[in-house]
Amino acid sequence: YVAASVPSISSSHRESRWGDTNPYAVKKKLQSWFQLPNGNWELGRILSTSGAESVISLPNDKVVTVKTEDLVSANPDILDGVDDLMQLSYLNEPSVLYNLQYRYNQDMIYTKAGPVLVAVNPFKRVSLYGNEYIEAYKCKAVENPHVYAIADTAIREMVRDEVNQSIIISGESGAGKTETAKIAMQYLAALGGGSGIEDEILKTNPILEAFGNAKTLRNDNSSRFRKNLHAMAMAGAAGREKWEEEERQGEGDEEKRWGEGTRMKGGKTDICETGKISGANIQTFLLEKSRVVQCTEGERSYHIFYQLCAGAPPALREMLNLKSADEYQYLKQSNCYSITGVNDAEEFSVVKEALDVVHINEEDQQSVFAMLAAVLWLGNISFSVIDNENHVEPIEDEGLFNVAKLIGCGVDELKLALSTRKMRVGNDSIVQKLTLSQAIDTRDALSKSIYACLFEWLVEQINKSLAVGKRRTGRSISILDIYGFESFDRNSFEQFCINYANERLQQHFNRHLFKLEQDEYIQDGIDWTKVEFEDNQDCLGLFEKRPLGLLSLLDEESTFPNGTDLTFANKLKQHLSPNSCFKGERGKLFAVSHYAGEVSYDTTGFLEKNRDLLHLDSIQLLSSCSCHLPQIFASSMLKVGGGVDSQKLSVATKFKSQLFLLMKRLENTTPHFIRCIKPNNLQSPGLYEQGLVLQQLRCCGVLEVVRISRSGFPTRMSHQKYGFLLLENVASQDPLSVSVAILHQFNILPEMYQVGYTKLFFRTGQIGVLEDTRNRTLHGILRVQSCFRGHQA
Ligand code: AOV
Ligand code: MG
Repeated sequence: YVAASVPSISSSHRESRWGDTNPYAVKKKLQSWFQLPNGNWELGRILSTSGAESVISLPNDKVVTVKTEDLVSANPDILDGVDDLMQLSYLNEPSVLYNLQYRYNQDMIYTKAGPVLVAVNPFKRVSLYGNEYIEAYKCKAVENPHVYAIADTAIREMVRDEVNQSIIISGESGAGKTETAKIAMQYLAALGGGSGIEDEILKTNPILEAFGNAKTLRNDNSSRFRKNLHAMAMAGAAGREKWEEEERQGEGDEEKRWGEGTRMKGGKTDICETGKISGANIQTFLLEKSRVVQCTEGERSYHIFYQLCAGAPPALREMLNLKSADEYQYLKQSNCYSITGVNDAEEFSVVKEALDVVHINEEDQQSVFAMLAAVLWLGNISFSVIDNENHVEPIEDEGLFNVAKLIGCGVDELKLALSTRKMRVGNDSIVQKLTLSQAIDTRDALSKSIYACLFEWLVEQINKSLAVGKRRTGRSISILDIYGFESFDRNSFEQFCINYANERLQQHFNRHLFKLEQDEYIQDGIDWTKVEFEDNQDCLGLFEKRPLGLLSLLDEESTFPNGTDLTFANKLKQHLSPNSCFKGERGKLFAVSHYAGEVSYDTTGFLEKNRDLLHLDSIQLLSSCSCHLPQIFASSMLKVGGGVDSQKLSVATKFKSQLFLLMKRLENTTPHFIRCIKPNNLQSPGLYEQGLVLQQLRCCGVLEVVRISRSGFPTRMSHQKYGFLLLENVASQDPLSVSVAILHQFNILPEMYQVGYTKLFFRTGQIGVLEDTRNRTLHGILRVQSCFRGHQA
C-alpha cells in the first residue's frame, strides 16, 4: 500500500507514452483521462483550464477543448503498471483499465486489486508456469501477483490458522476460469502427498472436460457445468479435531464418505509436513443437459462424443456399432465437428488413460462408452404417424435396435416407452398414445437423463478413487470454478440460475471484504464507522423470499398443470412489482437489477426446464434393463424424486439447496478471490478492448472492490515510510509525530485521513495530492540542479 514503492519499470518505457525525451517536461503538466466518442479513454495533457472548459492535448498531438468536469484524474507516471491497483492514487475506471493494459502488454497477466487477484486471459502460452515458477513461489523468491501466490497463501494460512481455505474463481465465459483452476491445482499437486494422489487429481481434468465441456461460440473449451474441487490437506492435529467436530455436527453428507479418521503425528505446522494433499472430492453443479439433444449452429455437443467417434479402437467400434460423428443427428444439427488445433482421436486416448488413473476399470469404461453410443443412437430414432390423431410409433431401424442392445432392453419395451405414457386415473391405469412432438420430447428427455446420470456417476467414481484408502486429515482447500455473471441479448432459465448464484457469491465477497477492511481498521485503532458498504440483500430477497419471491413463484407455477411461461411472467408482475429490484416488462419478459447491472429474462421454457420431467415410463424402462448402468441411473432418479409417487424436486429448488450447502461450507473458509477477465471476444492474443474489459471489471466486482475501498481509506502508509516525504532526515524522530506534522504542513483535510497506531489511512486520491506536492518540490530542486549543470557546461 505504499505509493512510493513501485515495481521497477524501465523509465524509458514510461516516457514513451508521450515520446517525450525530457521526463520533467511531462511531469510538470497535469495529466487527465478523457473519454473519446468511441468510449475508449485517452490520456490528455492539460494545457490550460479556464473554469468549465479545459484545453488538452492528446497523444496524437491533437489539441481539443473539453468540459473540465469530463476529465478524470490520471495517476502520476511513477505509478504506471503497479502490481496492486490499490497502490494507485486515483482508483477511477480509466486508471484501472490503463494499469491492467500496461501490464498485459508485457505479459504480466496477473494484477492484484487489494485482496483480489485479477487475471487477464493472454490467449497464448505465457512463460509463467511450471516447476521452476512453482519452486520460486514456494520459497517466496518472487512476489509478483500469480495464481501460484494465491495457492501458496491459501496453503500457508490453512496450516497457520488451521482454517479451511477456498479459492473462488469467477469471470465470464472464456475468461480463463478453468485454466486458472488447473494452474492452482498444479500448485497444490506439486506439494505432493505420495501415493499418486496428485496425479489422480490432475487427471480428473481431462475426464471432466471431455464429459462436461463443449465448443461454444464464446469458448472452444467451455465448461457446461461448474465445479468445486475440495482438496484435503494435512494441517496439524488441532485441525483434525476441529474437522471431526464439524463432521459430527453434520455438514455436507458427501464428506461423511471419507472413511475413518487418521492419527496424526502431532501439531507440527511445518508446511513440508502438513500442507500435503491427502485426498480430494469434486462437487459439480448444474450440467447443461440440453446440449446433448440440441445445440446452436457452429457449436458442438460434449467433446466426448466426437472423441469416441474419432478415437474408439476397432473392437469397441464394432461392439457399439459406432459410426462417424456426421452420421448422428444430435451431432449433425449444429454442423460443426472439429475444433481448430484439437485432435479428437488423440484426446480419446488421453481420456481413456485418465479413466485408468482414477481406477475406473475396463468393464466400467466399456459401459460408459455404451451409454454414450446409446445416447447418439437415440437421437437417430425417428417416428412414423400411425393414426389420424397424429399418434406415432418409433420406426424399427438401426437406431432403435442399437439403443435396445446398448442399454439392454427389449425392442418392444423401448418402443412402448418412447410412444406411450401410462396415466393414472383414480385407481385405474390407462395407456395414452403420444403425438409426434410428445414422442420426440420423451426420447430427448431420456437421452438427457442418461447423459446427466452418466456424468454424475463418473464424478462419484472419481470421488471414490480420490478418497478411498486415503487418509482423511486436517483441513481442506476448495477450488471453485464458478459461474460468472451472464447477461446476453436473450437470457433464459440458465442465466437466471447462474446470476442468482452470483448474487449469493457477491454477498459473500462483499461481506468478506468488509470484514477484512474492518479488521484492519480495528487493529490499527481507527474509527471504521465512517466507512459505508452497500449490500445486495434486496436482490437476494427478490429471489429467495417465500412465498413471494422469484424462486417460490417459479416452483408454484411449475406444479400447476395449467401453468405456462406466460402465466408465470404475469404472476411475477402481479406480486413482485413493489420490489425495487424487479421490473415487469412486456409479455413473457421481466428484468432484475443485479449488482452487476440490469438483466432482462425471457420466461420462455422456464417451467419446463424447472420441472425437468422424465416420465416414469422411461425410468421404469431403465430399471428393467439388463445393463448395470441404466439400472443405477433409474434408482438414482427414483431416489432424487423421493420415490415413485412423490413430487420430483424442481431444478431451481435443488440448485438453491446445493448453493446453500456450498455457501455454508464457504462461510467456514478463508476465501481467496480470482477474477478472470477476457480482453477480447475473438480468443486472440494481444488484443485489449477497453470497453469489454471495463464491462467485466464492473460485473465481476473488481470495481466494486475499488468502490468499497474508495468509501474507506484505501491508501495506507506506515508512519516510517511517510516520513520520507519530508525529504529530510527524519529517521531520528518519532514517526507518528512526523506524520501528523506533514499532514498539517500539506493542509490535508481531517476527513481525508485517519491516524492509526502503525499507519496513516488516506481517502482515495490523497496520496496523489501529496505526491504532486512532493514532485513539485522535487522537480524544482532537480530543475535547479540541471540548470546549474547547464551553466557549468
Ligand atoms: P472459462 O472456463 O472461464 O470459460 P477457459 O479457462 O476455458 O475459460 O479459457 C478459455 C481459453 O483461454 C483456454 O482454452 C485457453 O486457450 C485460454 N487461456 C485461459 N487462461 C489461460 C492462461 N493462463 N494461459 C494461456 N491461455 C489461457 V466457460 O468454461 O466458457 O465460462 O463456460
Ligand atoms: Mg470453464
